[in-house]
Amino acid sequence: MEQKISKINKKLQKKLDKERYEHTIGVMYTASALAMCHNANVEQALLAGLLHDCAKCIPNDKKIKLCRKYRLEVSDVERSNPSLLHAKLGAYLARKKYHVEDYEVLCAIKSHTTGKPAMTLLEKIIYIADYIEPGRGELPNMPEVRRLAFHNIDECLYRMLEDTLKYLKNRKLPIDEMTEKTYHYYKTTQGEQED
Ligand code: DGI
Ligand code: FE
Ligand code: FE
Repeated sequence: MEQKISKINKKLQKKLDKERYEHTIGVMYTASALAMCHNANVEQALLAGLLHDCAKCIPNDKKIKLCRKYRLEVSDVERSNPSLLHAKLGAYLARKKYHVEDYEVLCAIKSHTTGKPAMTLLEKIIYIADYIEPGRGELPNMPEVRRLAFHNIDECLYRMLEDTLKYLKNRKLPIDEMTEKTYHYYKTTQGEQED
């Protein structure tokens, strides 16, 4: 596994700018720490963390072209905000270019930007690690969100989603249906469900 990670790491580094690569390494190790804390599979967390933003540095017009080429659906919100596509395109490229066949890992990459209702533990870990990794600039309530990540994962999701929606609304950015659905799901179920 270590060899596999190191091979992917080298290939991926060429596709990301310096800042994105450093963020990626932060997400990979944060995801592995969360996996240790919540009894999830550490190798899956490392792999999903490493590849979660593999499509991030592709120019936006090319993201749309690649989605067309690979027959990945593009919604209206995604068309007006193509950066959102790096999650589903990333999952596709993880399989096609980095030869990852682990379905759970691919799902965690796919849902890492908007989240989704009833996430698996690995999906939650990647969604959270992306937000809290040490290199992330200061976001509202970060110390509390970071603490919750290791103590109450569903409450952590709720708080993150609440802050993300506030941020998007303040900036009048189009909100993906899935982000909204995820927020409502974790607002009503936080604390009630376990994996
Ligand atoms: O790729 P990263 O920057 O590491 O992180 P990410 O994949 O979570 O993407 C971050 C951005 O995605 C962040 O600025 C919030 C934004 N985002 C999440 N949900 C939505 C959204 N942006 C829009 N326009 N609509 C959404 O529903
Ligand atoms: Fe991302
Ligand atoms: Fe990221």
